[in-house]
Amino acid sequence: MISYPRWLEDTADTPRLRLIGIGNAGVHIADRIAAQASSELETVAINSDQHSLNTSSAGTRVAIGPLTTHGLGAGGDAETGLEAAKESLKEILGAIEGADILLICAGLGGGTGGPTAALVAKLAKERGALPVAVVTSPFRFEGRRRSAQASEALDELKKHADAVVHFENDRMADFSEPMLEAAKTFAACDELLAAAIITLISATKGGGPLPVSLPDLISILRHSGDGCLFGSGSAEGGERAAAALEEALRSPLLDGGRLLKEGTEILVNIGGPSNIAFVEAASIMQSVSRHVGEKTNLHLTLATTQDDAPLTVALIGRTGAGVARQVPQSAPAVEPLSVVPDQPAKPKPSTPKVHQEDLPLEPVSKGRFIKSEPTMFEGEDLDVPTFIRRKLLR
Ligand SMILES: Nc1nc2c(ncn2[C@@H]2O[C@H](COP(=O)(O)OP(=O)(O)OP(=O)(O)O)[C@@H](O)[C@H]2O)c(=O)[nH]1
Ligand SMILES: [Mg+2]
Repeated sequence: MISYPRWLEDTADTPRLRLIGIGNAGVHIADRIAAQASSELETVAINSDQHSLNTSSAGTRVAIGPLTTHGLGAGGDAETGLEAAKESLKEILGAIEGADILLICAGLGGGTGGPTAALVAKLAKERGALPVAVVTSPFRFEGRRRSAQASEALDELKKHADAVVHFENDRMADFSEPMLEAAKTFAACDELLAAAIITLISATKGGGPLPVSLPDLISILRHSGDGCLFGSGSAEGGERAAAALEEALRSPLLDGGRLLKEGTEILVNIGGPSNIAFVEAASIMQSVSRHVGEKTNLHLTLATTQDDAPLTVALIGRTGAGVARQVPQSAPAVEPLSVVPDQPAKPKPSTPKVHQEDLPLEPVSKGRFIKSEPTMFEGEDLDVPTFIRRKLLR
């Protein structure tokens, strides 16, 4: 049985939503979402890395653990990150105060994001708010230590957050071009995450003729820590409904539409111009229902905005335990998706299969991060907080 905060049942007021980015990846993702969202969002950046905070555009920036990390980040050590968060408990409480829904973003595996996200979720829950975590697990090449820290943080988050939307970086990148630059692979993951979160935000804000209630949204996402489905697409013109859905189904997190069969709960969020026709919405739902399994519960929300916006279709939901953990062995086959019967689907170019080996990582001395095992690759320390931003993301 799921229990909801009283304000969800008692008031018709729009709940106060706050987006919280934690750790370098979380702050980066939250900034991207805030920049892309159609309406202004309350944003908070929390980090033990002062440089990352300085570059954030969040409305509120909270530096945690100045005595523990001296503003240099937790160096990939979860214990140090948790210590930093506990040192700044008062500041964290101040940052979550007054929010009804907290969308908590973090990249799991590092020192700060995972442990602090779990702590924020716990504190928020204790204060009657509704924490929803949107997290990624590390790439295989980042090594076992990060992977172990990520799964520990994920378990902890599942204990406290009302819903955990979990994406695997490996899976998101699986369908990108094998020789895509690392920076672009990160950017592709971030794009997907941002689109997923914007979908959630627009669904929670409602406003359209077919809103989904918050309790429904939470129960759709509640156990998506086991496996999350997401895809979004947009299109204009005569065949916009079919084209937008086709693009959505090509998402790596839908495995060319195939994972829909495994979906237990799927929300279809249709957005765009106020002239979306009933027949367009109905045709999208019919098409989706042809791809889902017998036991899948489908939910529809319709959120209309400016007249000149393209029609967008976003599918978000959860699978049964473990399904999204299966890394596909080959490029997905795209089934015919058009809402026009018998129209052939566009063939998807096949992607050569690539085998990703663990990188040979070389241990070195780590100075003040003596407790943490550095992750060296080609002479670069992957735990240096600004590494990913400076070298990969620009
Ligand atoms: N999608 C995405 N993932 C990222 C990005 N940067 C880092 N990550 C992932 O997030 C994990 C955590 O990295 P960070 O966010 O840098 O770590 P942190 O939480 O700041 O922790 P410390 O640096 O140890 O203080 C990494 O292991 C990567 O898997 C990014 O820009 N995009
Ligand atoms: Mg960091």
